[in-house]
Amino acid sequence: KFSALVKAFSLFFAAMACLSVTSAQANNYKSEYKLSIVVNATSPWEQGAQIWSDLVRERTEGRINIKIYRGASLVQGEQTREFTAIRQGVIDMAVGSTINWSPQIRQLNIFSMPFLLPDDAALDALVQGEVGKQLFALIDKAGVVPLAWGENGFRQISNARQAIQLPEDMKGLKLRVVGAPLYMDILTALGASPVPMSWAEAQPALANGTVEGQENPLSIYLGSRLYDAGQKYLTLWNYMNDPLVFVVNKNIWNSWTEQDREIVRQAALDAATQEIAIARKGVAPEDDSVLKEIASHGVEIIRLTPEQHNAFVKATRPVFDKWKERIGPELVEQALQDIENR
Ligand code: X2X
Repeated sequence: KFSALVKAFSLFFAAMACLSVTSAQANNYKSEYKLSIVVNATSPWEQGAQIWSDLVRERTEGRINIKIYRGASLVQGEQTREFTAIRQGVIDMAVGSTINWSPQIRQLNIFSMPFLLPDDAALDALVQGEVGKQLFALIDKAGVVPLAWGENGFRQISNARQAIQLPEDMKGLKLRVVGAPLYMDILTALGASPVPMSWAEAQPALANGTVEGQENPLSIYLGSRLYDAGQKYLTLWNYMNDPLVFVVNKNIWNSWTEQDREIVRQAALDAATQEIAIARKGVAPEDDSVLKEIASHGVEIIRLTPEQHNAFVKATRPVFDKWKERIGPELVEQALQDIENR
């Protein structure tokens, strides 16, 4: 009898201890977690963030409640400061592009190496392989917890002046780019006049003609109705593809229970898988519905011959070589090998 009593007591105390841990942790939870995205229109990017937050809310039964902030509004639109803000805790979570975080982590420039990625399988080989692992380790070391790779998409170039088929056609073209140095180098090498600005500033600048062109995935071109901003010439040159990364600030991550962390991680992986499928829809020869929709707005869609493609590759080769040194020759060699073996 006595031992039964002891057992009952110890069970009771164990239960109390559990309860107090749970409530202490629950008390550390915020009522809302701020998730940043850069785009401000419907896009696969935003859909991915929405799927992630819905899955997390459902699976944690409302313990973790995520609110999406569009247009990099938590950093007043300054998208190249987003990573620093996540690190500092101004932003709790994000689905962010490697381009915008490349000023802080230079190795993330690898995806923007001109004409490095020939197709979707090449990007998959990088993010799912050794390169992806090393980049996640760098993000983690910087104080941000990376959970899953998503995708913005192959970036295509549009402008209001003329059809671009060769580097010569870009001469002096005022082209908006993200404020990341590699982009300045590439577009300058092609003869254009790149103007760095945020995406928030880019849209009015395109509409009023301050800049004549831009480069972005087709989903963003369409979602932001760039055909209405005079962007009537669209060249499919596939010069790079920026992956998205689903991340959480490290202190926030550590404030969650083991169980909730696992839920958030799995939800990120599930959401990212769906997001990549959405991002790739409608832009392939098998299903070109996005391209058809763009064309239906009177946009001229230009495809390059192999010779024209090679002219762009050749003109950007010095930039490739310069940035191979900056990013780290070993990482770039690893990437080339993984692409070869894909
Ligand atoms: O600013 C852009 O071009 C965008 C939306 O694609 C990124 O955030 C990288």
